[in-house]
Amino acid sequence: MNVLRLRGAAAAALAATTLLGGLGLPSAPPATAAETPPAARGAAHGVPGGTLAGAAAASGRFAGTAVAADRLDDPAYARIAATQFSGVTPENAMKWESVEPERSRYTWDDADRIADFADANGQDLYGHVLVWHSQLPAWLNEGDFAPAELRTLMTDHIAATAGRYRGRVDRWDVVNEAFDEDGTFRDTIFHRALGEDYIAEAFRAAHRADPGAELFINDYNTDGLGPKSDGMYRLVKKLTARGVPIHGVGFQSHLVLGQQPEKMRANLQRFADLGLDVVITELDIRMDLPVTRKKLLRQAAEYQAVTDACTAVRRCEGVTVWGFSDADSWIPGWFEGEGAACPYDEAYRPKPAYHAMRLAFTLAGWRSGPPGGRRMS
Ligand code: 9MR
Repeated sequence: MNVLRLRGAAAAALAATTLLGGLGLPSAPPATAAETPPAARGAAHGVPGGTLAGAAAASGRFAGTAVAADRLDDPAYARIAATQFSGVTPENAMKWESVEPERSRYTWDDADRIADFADANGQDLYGHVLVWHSQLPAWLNEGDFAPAELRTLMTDHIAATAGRYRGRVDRWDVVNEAFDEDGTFRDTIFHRALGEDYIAEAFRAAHRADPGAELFINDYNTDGLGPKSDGMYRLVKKLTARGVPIHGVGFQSHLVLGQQPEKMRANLQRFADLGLDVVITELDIRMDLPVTRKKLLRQAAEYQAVTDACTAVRRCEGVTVWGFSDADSWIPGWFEGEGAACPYDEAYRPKPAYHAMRLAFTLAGWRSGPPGGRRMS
């Protein structure tokens, strides 16, 4: 939950937490050493008491992580997610197949749990995702619906999901991965039935369901300049000119070590110049296994470069990593022989990438004025 959407005492309490975070102090009371798992103790090394969330707040941004509802049962996992990060995105729990596995039978437990976690820890909640061709329930994917019926299914789904979390989700991925690599529209059940207008319709439905949420379109391989990013640029320019309620663009940033996107900062800036906010939404940087010290250091430099690209753009609101630990990452299951993509290792110890990201936020905070506004002589 964003400070802007809180009122009264809740806002004051959160402002105090944010201020503490900005000073590099943990936002939750520290546990005693005896009850702190070794991995979490490791997380506190570096600047005493410092956190990624605190460093990001000092630069006026959030540091987020994707979370899996069932992993919140693990105290070490929950503690890092709660204390190091100021934003959470449900990795799978809000997807259509998760919330409506059978037609009209809704299962909100996991999504509710993550929303409650975000509230309890004063974190931003990034809703993911309303309209996406993947992870659709079978009844929808394999159904044979006339265009008008599919349109109603889509807008009803948005009304149900965004409506349920109205006032609690700060940002929604309304449409995800709408483009092919050449910048043309991806062939999906929505595009096939409704053409490109499904996108504007989805945004209007999301705005009706939760008028206070910031509405994003999100994609991968749009992080740097290139044909896919050009396709996204053309679309969002058109949508904003037509007055469609779209407020931001998400750049997933599922990156490969040694293959940094072309001119990421310039790319983020051109979207910001359209009057839109931008967020790095799903950052990870995978490598060929085995891990070496050299690869970890290179990965750190690349995490730093991505964070720098965000902090160089005034309208970049934050960076979310797609899972904080290599133990929970989607990468090994999808890319054989690759992994180690996250800022924490499999034992929940911070890697060089963690420190690089935190340093990048910290320095960005100093560039915009030292903590507490002290004047340097
Ligand atoms: O991390 C998610 C993984 O657990 C799922 O199995 C997968 C299914 O498609 O989705 C992963 O998350 C994706 C995200 O929702 C959208 N952008 C790409 C992410 C990685 O595939």
